[in-house]
Amino acid sequence: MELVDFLRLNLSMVSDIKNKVFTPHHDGAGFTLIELAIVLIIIGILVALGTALIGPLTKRAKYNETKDIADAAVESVISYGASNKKLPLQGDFTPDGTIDEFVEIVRNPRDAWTKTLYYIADSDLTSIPAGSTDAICGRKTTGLTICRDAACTVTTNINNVAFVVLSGGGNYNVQTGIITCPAGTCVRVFEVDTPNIDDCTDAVNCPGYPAAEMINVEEPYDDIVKWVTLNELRIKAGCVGAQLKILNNELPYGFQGSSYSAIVYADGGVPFSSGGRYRWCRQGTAPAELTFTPDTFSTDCSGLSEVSWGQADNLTISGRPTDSGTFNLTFFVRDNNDPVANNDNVAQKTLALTINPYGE
Ligand SMILES: [Ca+2]
Ligand SMILES: [Ca+2]
Ligand SMILES: [Ca+2]
Ligand SMILES: [Ca+2]
Repeated sequence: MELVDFLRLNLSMVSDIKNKVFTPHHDGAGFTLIELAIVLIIIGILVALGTALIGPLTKRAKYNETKDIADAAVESVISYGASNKKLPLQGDFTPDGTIDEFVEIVRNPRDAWTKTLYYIADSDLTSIPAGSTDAICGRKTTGLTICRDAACTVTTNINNVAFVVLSGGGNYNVQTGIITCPAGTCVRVFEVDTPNIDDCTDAVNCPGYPAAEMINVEEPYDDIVKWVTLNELRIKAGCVGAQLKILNNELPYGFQGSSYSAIVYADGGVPFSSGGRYRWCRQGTAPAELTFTPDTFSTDCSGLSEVSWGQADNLTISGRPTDSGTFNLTFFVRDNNDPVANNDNVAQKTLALTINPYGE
């Protein structure tokens, strides 16, 4: 029942009772003193009930309003990402002349209790890498995870999260923060009413959140948390065809003993900013006397350590093949999605290289 309806009902009951009290009975005697006392007690109970209900109803209204504010903020971040090809910064939560921070791009950065929303973004998505034009579409992974357990190892964790927007909820206390985990940045989200929680207490577990608004109390969890995965963001940002791929669909044929040259091209992903845009590896036996640059051959490119892959913009093939026949070569290309480890994008394509015999 809406609060307004409830109060209106109470008022009409009170006015009924008032009519009874002040309208003489058919016998002209009105209410007895006991009847009057009962009526007053009933009115008292109704008023107490109404007062008791105002609290929870207001709380629920603020909770719903905050969910709407958080949803609107999520949409603003996605729109910013789609038009700027990167996510806004978390920054210092203080607006300045550069419109690139969460607090600057959302219409309302405060929840229904006027507390600042907390925003956590994957750091790779907030800056466009050198040599690229897009921090979002080229990526297939992020380092941000929503955790369901203290070690962040259960299968219900959500990997490859792009960003998180959250409110501290009705207790004004942001209880969601960054926890220690095996890799990347982990944010633990609890069930509502989980007792004794406060993961956001300082600049280490809650970087950027205004210190003046930080409340350090372990209490039942009531934060309102929204997150968007990289896949959702990619779809909503309209990413198409920008993932790493090898562009060639075939290789030109050659002649035994004659000069041959071809170039294998790749595009998309997160290119290296220097030393060649990608790393390359080749599987499959090639005709003798052909040179591949970079010349990394393996029977298992996927298992080959990434530093062993040769780096270059493209892979070139040249030389005078002395063998004839059709050679199936599988080219692997990997990017720099993960500069410090091996969580890079990898694409592969098998192309047939045909060398015609002498005299044909
Ligand atoms: Ca700014
Ligand atoms: Ca809270
Ligand atoms: Ca806190
Ligand atoms: Ca890497």
